[in-house]
Amino acid sequence: MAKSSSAISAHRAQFQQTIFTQFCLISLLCLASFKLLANGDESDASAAPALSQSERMQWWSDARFGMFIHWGTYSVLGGVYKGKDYSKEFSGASAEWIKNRAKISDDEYVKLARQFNPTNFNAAEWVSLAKAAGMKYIVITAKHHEGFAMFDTKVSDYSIMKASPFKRDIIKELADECRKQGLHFGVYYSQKIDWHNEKHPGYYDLLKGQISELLTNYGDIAVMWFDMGDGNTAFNNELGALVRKLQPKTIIGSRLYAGKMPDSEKKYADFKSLGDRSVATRPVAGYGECPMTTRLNWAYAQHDEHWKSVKLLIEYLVVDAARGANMLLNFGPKPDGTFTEQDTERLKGIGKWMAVNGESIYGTKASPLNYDFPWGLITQNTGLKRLYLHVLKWNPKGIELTGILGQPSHAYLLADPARKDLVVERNGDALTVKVPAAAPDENDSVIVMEFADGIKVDADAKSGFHWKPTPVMGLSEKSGGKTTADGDTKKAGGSEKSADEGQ
Ligand code: FHN
Repeated sequence: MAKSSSAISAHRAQFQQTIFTQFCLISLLCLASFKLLANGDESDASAAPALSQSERMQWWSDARFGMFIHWGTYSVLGGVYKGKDYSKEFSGASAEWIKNRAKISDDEYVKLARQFNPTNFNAAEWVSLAKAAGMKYIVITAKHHEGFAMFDTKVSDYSIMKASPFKRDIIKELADECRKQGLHFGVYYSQKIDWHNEKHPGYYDLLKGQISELLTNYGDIAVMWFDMGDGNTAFNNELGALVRKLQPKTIIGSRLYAGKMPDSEKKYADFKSLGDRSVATRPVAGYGECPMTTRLNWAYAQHDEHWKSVKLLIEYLVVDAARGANMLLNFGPKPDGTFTEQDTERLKGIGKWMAVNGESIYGTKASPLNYDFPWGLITQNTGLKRLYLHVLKWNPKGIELTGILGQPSHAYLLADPARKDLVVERNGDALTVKVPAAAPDENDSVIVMEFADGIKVDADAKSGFHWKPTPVMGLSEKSGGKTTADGDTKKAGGSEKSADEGQ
């Protein structure tokens, strides 16, 4: 039936209103989507779901062992300036602090860059050394306190590309090589101290610019190892948010913040960086990492003879792992781009042990017992239902273990390819493993105990921590600290924070 003209007009008006309403709705939806995309908002429904901390940390926690590298123009001096050796000055400093310790003017110091020409640098060699030593990640100084960028930064001319004759992007070469050899690659970045740029009016922008460059131009950056964080929490969180936005998988260390700050306020910290040259003195809550040196200095020093033995470094790795922490072992390459002979020896010695015993470190968790033994410490792999007894002090009469319930279904020396069963006798609360007269390994002999029904602990078992390493800091430990059963915990000197303080 034909409609009256007024009815037609009313209908047209209603139709137009509907179209307009729909147009507004669609526009709002488009605007919202553009806004979300523009902000890279993690909550954007179309973006990948936010990564949980445990997902981000899984590889890192399984790795337990990484390589730290301190390398920059300070390496040219090797701790010596105008004939004076500054590498023995302690209170936490080290050869990479020479500009500060020798009070070198900036105009004078920046000339060093012209001498930084590491023509023997070979990323493949460095990464192969780390890999053969059993290390799963590398963290190198992209910019230390001197302010010199070891990468192709566009926000500063004080870099390896523009201020040195080398003109190669060290960070890129190492990042590419780590990817090729299957190691995770991370960078150390000094975000608080920068003796060259910090007075620069746009210093904060320079920091954000360089951090953005590192997280944009070099592929996956596994770790951002910030250092000497201060109390400017708002800015620290701004840097943390920037890392999260650019690479959500990047792990952030606690030194983004001031060490004294409560862990609960370190919003973006994924792991607790324990004190310099420290070893975990008790089980670590959450994720912890102990940065350790092979000598006293972090950077290359011509006259630092305080070398730690392979045995001691393996003990430190074991003590850290038994208490749920990673060890990040540092190396200070020479200005020509090679590692010192002593460091190479240590890497090879640790690698020899790791090749046989790596299973007792990788993918393990802290001991199920809140104590250890005069003979050594324990790591565990709950998935494999295995305890690893790290026997640092061999006893031919047998190795006694308390606090574990039941009887192992299998016990053997990890170094024994035949995995020949060892006799394990129970005497009340204690299990005693009958062992060969001679220790299979001069550094650390590992006994594996398998429990078909899983590892069960006597909750009432109590004892103490016998292994309290004396970190090597002061000059008194010529041979490089010692880990002593029932050890005295005297600090060897220096003003390093204790392991528990963390940073
Ligand atoms: O001042 C730095 C030092 O040079 C070195 O880089 C260490 C490594 O953990 N961090 C700071 C001191 O704690």
